[in-house]
Amino acid sequence: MAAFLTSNANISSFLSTLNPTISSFAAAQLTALLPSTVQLQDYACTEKQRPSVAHNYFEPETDLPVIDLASLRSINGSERDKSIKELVRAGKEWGFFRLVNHGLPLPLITGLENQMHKAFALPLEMKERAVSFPNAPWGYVCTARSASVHKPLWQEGITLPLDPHTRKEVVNKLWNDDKEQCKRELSAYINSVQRIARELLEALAVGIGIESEVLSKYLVSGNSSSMLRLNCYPPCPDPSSILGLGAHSDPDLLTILHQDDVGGLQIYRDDRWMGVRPQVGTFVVNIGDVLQILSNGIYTSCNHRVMLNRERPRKSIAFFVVPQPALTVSPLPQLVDTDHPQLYKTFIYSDYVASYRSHKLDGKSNIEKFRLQN
Ligand SMILES: O=C(O)CCC(=O)C(=O)O
Repeated sequence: MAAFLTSNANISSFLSTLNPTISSFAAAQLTALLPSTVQLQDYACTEKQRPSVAHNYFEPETDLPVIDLASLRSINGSERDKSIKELVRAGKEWGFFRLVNHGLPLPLITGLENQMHKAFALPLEMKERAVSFPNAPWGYVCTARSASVHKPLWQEGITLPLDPHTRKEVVNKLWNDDKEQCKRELSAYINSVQRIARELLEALAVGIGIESEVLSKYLVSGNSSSMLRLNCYPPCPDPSSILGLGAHSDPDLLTILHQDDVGGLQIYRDDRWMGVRPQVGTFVVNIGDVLQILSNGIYTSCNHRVMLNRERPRKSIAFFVVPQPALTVSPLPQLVDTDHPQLYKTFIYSDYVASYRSHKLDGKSNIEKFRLQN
């Protein structure tokens, strides 16, 4: 995930190299953000990664498993138990599912999408104002120019922390007239999605027989570096050889994503790439590497990527449940015994992220580095 690959240190120096005549019409087209030294072919992915399934192709017969949050919240014990079983199955067999009836009102989602539209449409000089958060991922990033990925990504993003104080600083730098409304909308969205994440993590814990707060504690201040990421993938002149986001699994516990109606998210399953049909108002949720490790391999993270198109920018909003960098991560001892030997090493989370960065969006290769050779 791009939010983990970039730190703003690189970006400021890149932005200062931009050709000023190009950047003056930089509204939504990423091509307009590129320095004159960068060629389109610099973005082309390898033959192996080459997009094979168009952004708007969806298999007619197959869709993600659907989890109904209203059933998971039900006071009817058997309805709740059935729903937990479905959630556990989705987490084990797919690592990805669609979440419906989550209770987050559609106007809250579309309101935030409108705010994103305004922010990404700003001239580059203005977006640059929100690049100045040294050594932290917060603020605007033109990931297209990150030197830390082996191929630049065809994407821009705004990363926001849970801490309201720092979040306000980012908003003050990026939004103009409607700052206060934007802060209110972001807070309401983040509070709702945090609650949903807590409920899912509690159910995922209970469903495999562990205490309900063992996973949701990674949302609690002091344990958490969770974040919201606003993604924009501008139209691309060559979507047949350039990816918006290369194949990767997320180095977190859980990601809750809303995608607009454009299409482009694909998951790798049964030896093929499968498009995730956009359904505005529903979330797609995926299990991250850290949950695969904590659960000692019971849950599985899922390899996914983003395809581009020539015509329309695509937007997505991702909430990542992320451990605090200094925390020790290890398979939970309650899930390890002689029949279930420990599958992964014990490590400090910041080491996992450092290794993830060095792997540069290469499917699930990072988690394999942390596997114990039993
Ligand atoms: O934009 C999307 O649909 C997916 C984003 C994603 O995979 C990520 O940020 O890790």
